[in-house]
Amino acid sequence: MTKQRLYSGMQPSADSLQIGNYIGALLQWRGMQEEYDAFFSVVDLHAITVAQDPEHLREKTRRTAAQYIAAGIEPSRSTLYVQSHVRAHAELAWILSTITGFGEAGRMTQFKDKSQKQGADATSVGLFTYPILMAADILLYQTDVVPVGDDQKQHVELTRDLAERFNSRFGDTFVVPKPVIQAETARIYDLQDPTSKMSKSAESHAGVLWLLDEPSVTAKKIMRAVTDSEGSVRYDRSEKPGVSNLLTIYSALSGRPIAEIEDEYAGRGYGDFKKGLRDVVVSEFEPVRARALELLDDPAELDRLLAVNADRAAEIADATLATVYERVGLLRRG
Ligand code: ATP
Ligand code: LTN
Repeated sequence: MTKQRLYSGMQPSADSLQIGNYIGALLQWRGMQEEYDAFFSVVDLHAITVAQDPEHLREKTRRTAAQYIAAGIEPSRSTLYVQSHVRAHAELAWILSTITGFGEAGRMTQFKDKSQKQGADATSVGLFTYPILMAADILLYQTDVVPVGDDQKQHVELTRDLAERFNSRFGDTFVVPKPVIQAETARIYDLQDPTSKMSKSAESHAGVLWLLDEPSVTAKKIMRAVTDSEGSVRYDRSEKPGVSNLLTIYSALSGRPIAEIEDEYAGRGYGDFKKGLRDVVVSEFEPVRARALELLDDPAELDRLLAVNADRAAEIADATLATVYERVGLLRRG
């Protein structure tokens, strides 16, 4: 039986990924790459929907790709590539934009939130059409499943609507993809503000655990994580968000159920618990960090790997795009 196809991606929006990206995305991707024919992209065209320093963007793009590989995404098994290396993404996004309603795009809550924060003049049209580019990413590869966080669900729903609309207007062309929504237990919160999601673009880095941080920095951030005055290691998301978040991280990385960890630390203070967590996180990150830095030491080899993978991606994407051009009625170049 042929494998189902899977597509996901991340923006190169920081020098390092954070532990939420690792637990919520990379670990799941790594686990799925055997069962699926998987495509993972570093979505640099999405990243430029907000202002980027050109040199820094290039660096962040390489770094993000290196961390995918270091975390166990195998470029010989999965297709791991940089979005802008495959021109078809931007081209299909244009076609899809012509069948997207203005009102329909305007209902995307992520855009509404971001543009409200930034103000209309600081918001690019690219940020508005961002979900259409995401739809193009997914549809080019005839994707069956799209693993994403809850915040991206609406974009995958739009992708499904666009696929169905195109298929009914122009004939069966796209597979209609299904979202696979990340489990709530894989959601990680900021260590200093445990009611907000940990994020690469957080203003303060004090509560963000970066994959590429030095182990001593990671250790310090864990020891300083916000808890509460109760003193018992117990999971209770609403009353004890700080401790609950640390338990989630502990459980996700150690593979042990939360109840077992609670038992282990029953009657012991937060200090002991944090030390235990520190050891778990540091030993998980250490080999990933070492491998990522090694890959980044040889950018030519990394670029070569990405080029091979981009060729593999382009072959599929170009075929889909050619069909789309044909169906839409664009005159073929003679
Ligand atoms: P940005 O701040 O640039 O939006 P981010 O760190 O919030 O970045 P994304 O690039 O939006 O992350 O997401 C990449 C992947 O990582 C997605 O699959 C998302 O669900 C997952 N992810 C991001 N943050 C977390 C988190 N705190 N907990 C669990 N998963 C997360
Ligand atoms: N918008 C997503 C990143 C992303 C993506 C995709 C995810 C771009 N294209 C295609 C899945 C499939 C984000 O910010 N997490």
